[in-house]
Order: sequence, then structure tokens, then C-alpha cells
Amino acid sequence: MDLDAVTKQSALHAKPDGLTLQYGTAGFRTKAEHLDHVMFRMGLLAVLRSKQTKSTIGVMVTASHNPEEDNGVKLVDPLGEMLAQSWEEHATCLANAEEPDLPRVLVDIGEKAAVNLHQDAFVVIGRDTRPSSEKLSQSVIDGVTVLGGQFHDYGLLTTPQLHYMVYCRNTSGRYGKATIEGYYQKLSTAFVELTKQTFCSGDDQRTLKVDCANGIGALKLREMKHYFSQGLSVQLFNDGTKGKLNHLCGADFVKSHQKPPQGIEMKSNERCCSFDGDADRIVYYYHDAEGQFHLVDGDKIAALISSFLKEPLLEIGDSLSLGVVQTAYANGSSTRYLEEVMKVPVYCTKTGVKHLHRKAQEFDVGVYFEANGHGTVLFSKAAEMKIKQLAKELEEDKKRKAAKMLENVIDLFNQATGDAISDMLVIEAILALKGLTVQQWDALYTDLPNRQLKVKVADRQVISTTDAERQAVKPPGLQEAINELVKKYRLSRAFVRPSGTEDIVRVYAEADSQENADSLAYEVSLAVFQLAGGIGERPQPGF
Ligand code: NG1
Ligand code: ZN
Repeated sequence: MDLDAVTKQSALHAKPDGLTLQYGTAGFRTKAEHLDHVMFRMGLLAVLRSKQTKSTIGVMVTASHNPEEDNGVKLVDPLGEMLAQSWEEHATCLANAEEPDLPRVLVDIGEKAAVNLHQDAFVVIGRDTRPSSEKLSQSVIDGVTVLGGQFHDYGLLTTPQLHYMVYCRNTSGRYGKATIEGYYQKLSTAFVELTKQTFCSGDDQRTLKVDCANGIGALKLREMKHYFSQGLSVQLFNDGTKGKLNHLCGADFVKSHQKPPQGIEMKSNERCCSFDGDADRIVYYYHDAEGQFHLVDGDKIAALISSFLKEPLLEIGDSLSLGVVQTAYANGSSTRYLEEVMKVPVYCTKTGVKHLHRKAQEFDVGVYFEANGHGTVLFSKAAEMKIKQLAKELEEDKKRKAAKMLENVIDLFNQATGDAISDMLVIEAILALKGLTVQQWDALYTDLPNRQLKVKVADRQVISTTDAERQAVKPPGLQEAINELVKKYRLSRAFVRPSGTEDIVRVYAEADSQENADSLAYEVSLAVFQLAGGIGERPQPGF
């Protein structure tokens, strides 16, 4: 390592004194103007990680569903997964080192992680459409270059597309071609194959309205839609030509406000969906004939997909295990439906896709989704081999048909991470194959009314949780207070946890009516405010 060169270059990306940031659930995330030094340093870190794993590492510049003024960065590990836990700590140390300490911290990480510095390094970089992203990704490149790493800058990409590129490059092209064209081809071919035999009952069924959150999803979907136009026609809204990124639109807005985004024309019973700002989340929704809004969220996506997969998995008769992974935010009705009606085992992990991803890897077929619409389906290598082998068998029977269908499903899911575009195509294929309308899909079960709130506290780390974040163990008395409040309502449940991406505590409540869910959420917020050091205005009832 040429530490003199690092010091010199770093001075051009100097860290503001005293600023500290944490590598959270989704990497570093804050106002864009505070991130230049972090980007440079993540370029450095990506080189070390690449040397250590002898693989290509990805760096994505995005702040997903957060406001346009924010930005963020996260590293993508060799198989497209989120960065390993021990390296998150290295990332935090490196980002927070004061200028004079930087070389020492860098050497320390190299030693602790036993990095062979003579190894080559290769880093791929992607960014979203934020005005700040181009300059910030240049800072990443400066960091990579000063440590002698090679790189490829993909420029504008969705987050899942960058995960895909990393995965392709580290599997010598077996997973797919590491180009944007390769991504479009792979997914579209699988979609067209899967839907080839469906009978479409008219143009209405084949049209989908997509709110792109004024983000990168619009650019990429516009390029891609010609590849699958024979099976599906997508109409883009909030495509970035006028509105502001994530402002009054996008998956996060729709999910948290439980209302349609601005800038989309919805006729009754029309199928619509929203991506978030970097296109790794998707939620569906529609207006019924009475003009009432219905949200079809990540939980219902998981329910649709797992009930679809159950049949062909049974048909091939190889007792491949199917499991669904959720978080505490999953609607209680979805968990009940999956366990009691679908008879599928359901597991709950901490918030953040890396936790769900890890759990899902324990099954032959692991379906994981966060309620906010971030998720995918993972097939184990053994399951994939079995399915591909059966699909090749000569006898044209039901078993082989099921295997062929599953083969296309494997290709259609982005196995590296949750992907709004890939999930959208899977959902559209399932609806077409099953002849389901969005209303019929929505009717699988009825969501329990729920409410999410945020509470400001002086230090959110005073709250710690257990049992996949469903119980608070600190501060003393908080869980007892929540238990008492929950008892007052029917079909109720509530929990609180410090956010991993914002400086707030999140409160979640569900109950038998919207009024009760709102009132429980308010009462729990008040308990948090009183027992966990609330600051600013006290929570108010009513929404
Ligand atoms: P935090 O801020 O830790 O709740 C949010 C989402 C996560 C995940 C991350 C990363 C909720 C309740 N939380 O995390 O699911 O998507 O952002 O973007 O939706
Ligand atoms: Zn996102």
C-alpha cells in the first residue's frame, strides 16, 4: 500500500472534523454533502475486501427510498450478498478515522482481516439518479485507484442490477452475462418462456401501470420493456422527467401512507405497482369499484409466490423444503395464512434483508420478503441441479413440465437480492398463469389494520430488543408497558425498535380496526417517549 499516496489523495476528500457515521442496515446513509470522504474510503475498503476474497466487490451509490438530498453507499460481497458483519465494523472504523489516523486504520484492517496485499483487486461501481451520485461515485473510484485496484464503472444502475453484475463476475458467467444487456436478456427470456402458454383474456390483463418513484427504475424499465413486450405492456409514471425523486411517490410512500402516489392515473380495478428510488422494492395496489384503495404489499407477494411454488414442487416429488422468511413487520394475517392455510413453515428474523437472506438460505426454496416489498426467492444449488436435471428428461410428463416451469422461475428471480423489476415479472407471470386478477390475489387474506409511527429520542440505542425485535429488553419497564397496552385491544400486537437507517425509534401496532391500531400505536409511542428519553414534541393522537 502506498500510504503517502493515500494521505495525499485523502486530503482531497477530507473528513469533516468530528463527524461520525455508522455502517447501518443499508450501509452509510446521510445528507449527500457529508459523504465525500466516506465514498473515497469505501473505495479503499472495497479494494481490501476484493483482495481478501480474491473476488470482484461491488460499490453502490444510492440512498434508496430516502429524500433526493440524501445519499449513501454500500458494499456488495462476492455472491451479490450484503457485506459480511465483521467488515461492517471495519467500514465504520475507516469512515470515522480522523485524517491523520487514516493510514494506520487502513493497515490495521489489512492485518486484522489477513489481507494479502499482493493480490489483485477488482471493484464494480453503480449509482442511482440522484444529482449528487455522479460526483460521489468518482470519489469511490479515486479510492479504488489510489490503492491500485482495477475497476469497472457501470454508471447508472438499479441496486439489484449491481448485485447481479457482481454475482455474474464471480461465477465466471455461469449465472449470466455481466452486462446490462445480459440482465435484460436473462430475465426477459425466462419471463417469455414462463408465460408462453398462457391464454390472455384481453389487453387489460397484459397492461401494468408502474410508478417509478422518479428514479433509476424508470430509465432501466424503459430500456427493458421491449424485451418482454409480447407478454406484458408496462406504462411508466413518475419517470423522472418532471417530479422529484421519492417525493409523494414510490413504494415507501405508498406503503407507509397507505395511499396511491401522485402522478399516476388509476382507474378502478386496474393493477398498479410502485418501485422505490433504487428499484429494489415493489408494492402493488388498486382502487376498487367504490374508489377504495387497496395495498398489496410484500407479505402478499410472498403469499402469492409461495402458494404458486407449492404445486410444482410437490409435482416433482423430490421433497424439496419450502420456507418463508418474514420480519416482525409482517402483517399478522399473512403469517396466519401461510402457516394455517398454506401449511408452509414461516420464520421471523431481524429487519434488514441480509438477515432474511441468510435464513432463506437454509431451505431448498427460501421465499423472503419484507412487508415494504423488498425480497426474492432463493433456490439452493442442490434444488437447482435437481430441477434442471428433471427438466432435461426425455419423457414429456407432468413432472417434467413442473420442472421446466421451476427452471424458468429460477432464472427469473434475481438470486442475488430483492429486485423490483425481477419480482414484477415473476408476479405478472404468476397472475397470467393462474388467471388471477389483482382483486383475487388481494383476497387471499385480509390484512389486519396497522399503523407505523416514528418517535424522536435523544439516543435510540437505549432501546435494545430480542426475539427478532418483537420484545424490548431495555429500557426497563418499556416492554411491560407495551404488554399492558396491547391487552386493551383485540387481535392486537405492537413492538418498537431503533431504526437502522434513521435517527428515530419505529413503533408498529396492529389491531382489529384502523381506529384501534392507530390508538394503540399512539399509546405505545407515548410510552417510548416517556421511558426512552423522547425529545421535541410529544406524540399526538390522530393522523
Ligand atoms: P430501518 O430504518 O432499520 O427500519 C428500513 C426498513 C427495512 C429496510 C431498511 C433498508 C422498515 C420498517 N424498515 O430499515 O425494512 O428496507 O430500511 O433500506 O421498512
Ligand atoms: Zn431501495
